[in-house]
Amino acid sequence: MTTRGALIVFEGLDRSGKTTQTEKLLKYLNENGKKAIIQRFPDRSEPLTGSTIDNYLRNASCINQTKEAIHLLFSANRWLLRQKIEELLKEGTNVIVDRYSFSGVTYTLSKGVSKQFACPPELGLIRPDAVLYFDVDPAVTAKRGGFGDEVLERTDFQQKVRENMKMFENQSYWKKINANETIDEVHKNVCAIVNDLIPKVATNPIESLDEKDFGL
Ligand code: DGP
Repeated sequence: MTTRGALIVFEGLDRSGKTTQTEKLLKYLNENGKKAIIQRFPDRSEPLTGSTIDNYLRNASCINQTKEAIHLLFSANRWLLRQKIEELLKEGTNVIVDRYSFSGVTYTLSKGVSKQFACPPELGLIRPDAVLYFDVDPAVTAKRGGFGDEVLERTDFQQKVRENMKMFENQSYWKKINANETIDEVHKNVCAIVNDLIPKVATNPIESLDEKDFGL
């Protein structure tokens, strides 16, 4: 029987260490004979939406500018890759995702948009098997290299995102990772979760996000 891959999402504030850890996990899985790829969101190379999102993140003068339209663009960016992700999972590839619907919803809520507007576009995207949430105090990330380069990297805004992320704490797939630990410690914790996860979900059906995921 063909077994499917796991959908492993990394979430967290800007500069919480997600990207470094996705790369370390990819290397670890490949070295252990497991098929895996990384999919980053927003995917700035996606032909329809990528360059518009990139332009917004680098140049927007105000984070409240066009917030609803930007929200839908980020969501469309994920929808445009849904089928590819599903095909990879079905052929047995583990898909490591750097940001997903949980950033989508919490970043937009933090701009003051309602939950009723923010959540529905995510309904129907593939439900992750695990979300590794990199929890870190924004006062710590603000001191990390590169912080402040893009429009949403402001400590007060990041604090709001951290508060809003708490809405997912009770989901069974939500795994909080202490992102204040060293890179090697965090990697060890990530590998332990993923090693346990992959065989557990291998014969599970692929499911979609629904109202329960967002408390609607
Ligand atoms: P990154 O490439 O991971 O550094 O993300 C770029 C920025 O965009 C970061 O500040 C988080 C934000 N972001 C990522 N995904 C979404 C989304 O779906 N919606 C909104 N509003 N912001 C997002």
